[in-house]
Amino acid sequence: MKLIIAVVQDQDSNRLSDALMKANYRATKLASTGGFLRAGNTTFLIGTEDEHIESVLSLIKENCKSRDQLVAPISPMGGNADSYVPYPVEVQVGGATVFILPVEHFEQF
Ligand code: 2BA
Repeated sequence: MKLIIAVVQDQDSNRLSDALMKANYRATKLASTGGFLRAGNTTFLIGTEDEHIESVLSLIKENCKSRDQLVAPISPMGGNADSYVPYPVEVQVGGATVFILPVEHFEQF
């Protein structure tokens, strides 16, 4: 068994959870915040058997788009003035950032 941890954009989270439920995969959605943009995103925890990993990854790929997002300049006050960028910068976010971990033991009570 594996645990898939997928960080996706909020705009894609309902579509992805609908697709997972429709395909009979169980998932938990956590509200999360990206360390770089400091904007909300959604982290999915999906526990599944090894033979379903490719199918879950396909659903994530089909339902999560990559988008360009503007990063507002962060004030140098209290930070490092050397890295201060005084204008918005565009970064490409997503489709999804996915980690796949082995599950040592799984139980439900
Ligand atoms: P954020 O940390 O808010 O990052 C949003 C986007 O900003 C990233 O998109 C990337 O394009 C850019 N970015 C992040 N750190 C950067 C840096 N030091 N310099 C320049 N650009 C940077 P993604 O790579 O698609 O990541 C989307 C979200 O996935 C991240 O939101 C974070 O919540 C999560 N994530 C990405 N890599 C991760 C990792 N190695 N560990 C844990 N979470 C990760």
